[in-house]
Amino acid sequence: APAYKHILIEKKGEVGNVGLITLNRPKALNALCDALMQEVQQALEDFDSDPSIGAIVLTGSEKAFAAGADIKDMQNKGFIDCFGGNFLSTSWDSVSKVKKPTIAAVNGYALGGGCEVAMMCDIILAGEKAKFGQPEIIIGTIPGAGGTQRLVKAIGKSRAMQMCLTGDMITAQQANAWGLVSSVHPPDQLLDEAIRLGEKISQHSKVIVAMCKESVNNSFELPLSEGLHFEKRLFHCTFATKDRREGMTAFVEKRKPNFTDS
Ligand code: CO8
Repeated sequence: APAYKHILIEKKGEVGNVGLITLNRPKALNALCDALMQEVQQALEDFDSDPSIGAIVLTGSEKAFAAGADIKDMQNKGFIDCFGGNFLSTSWDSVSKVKKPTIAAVNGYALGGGCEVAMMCDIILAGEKAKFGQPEIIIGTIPGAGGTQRLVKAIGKSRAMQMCLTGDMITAQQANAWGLVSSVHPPDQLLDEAIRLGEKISQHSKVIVAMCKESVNNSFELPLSEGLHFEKRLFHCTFATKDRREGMTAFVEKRKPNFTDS
């Protein structure tokens, strides 16, 4: 495995089928500098192509999931530096391109780019003390990785507007009530909960899970009639797999399915 400086990589779960990426830049509250995001990209790609892994958990520390893009890196940049170098594009986009399910386990601060990276994941679980926010407005900029887009779809326009325009943080309880996260857990149990969820998903056929994720994600991209058409075609495609036959045969024979990811 590559030697990482800003992240930790482990395989978790009883049979090691959940990939865990821990952001580990404690002195900067896991601020997402370029080097860190490039490591995240590499780790995601490695887990995505590892046949033993069925789901990926992304987490930080109890104090911070991530306090945003690195403000010290951005402080002295000009427009041409950003535009010309396509600042914060490739490695950030990689988080939403993973084929396997991704789960963000958020304790502490998920601010700015930190909130945006969490929203790029398929499922967010929060610790009781988690705080979510898009504080870019306070430092004279706007969200740049989904804060004005994914957040609206997650919690609605009025709430997203208020968060983006004030920069105020919301609590885990608020995030839960608004549907930004799936559930809230005691901070010391959050990671285990996320790994258990990853294990549950990993029991299923990986090829079918990937199709299911792709279809749900397309609901954000396509008008309903196109989305339904795409879903139907992928549903038909599941009948081209051995795992679809195995799943239904196991049900009829009243036994557990033995998926082969084929
Ligand atoms: N960037 C760089 N360093 C940071 C960041 C950050 N985002 N956040 C915290 N740090 C550093 C602090 O500078 C400090 O370092 P030092 O000790 O060397 O001064 C250390 O982490 C600890 O931070 P604090 O002392 O501030 O800790 P507190 O517990 O007092 O406060 C807060 C915690 C409230 C989280 C506070 O640190 C804070 O407000 N941080 C900034 C939050 C923020 O504004 N985030 C948004 C950044 S902008 C952004 O994310 C744009 C995303 C665009 C993405 C585009 C992709 C294409």
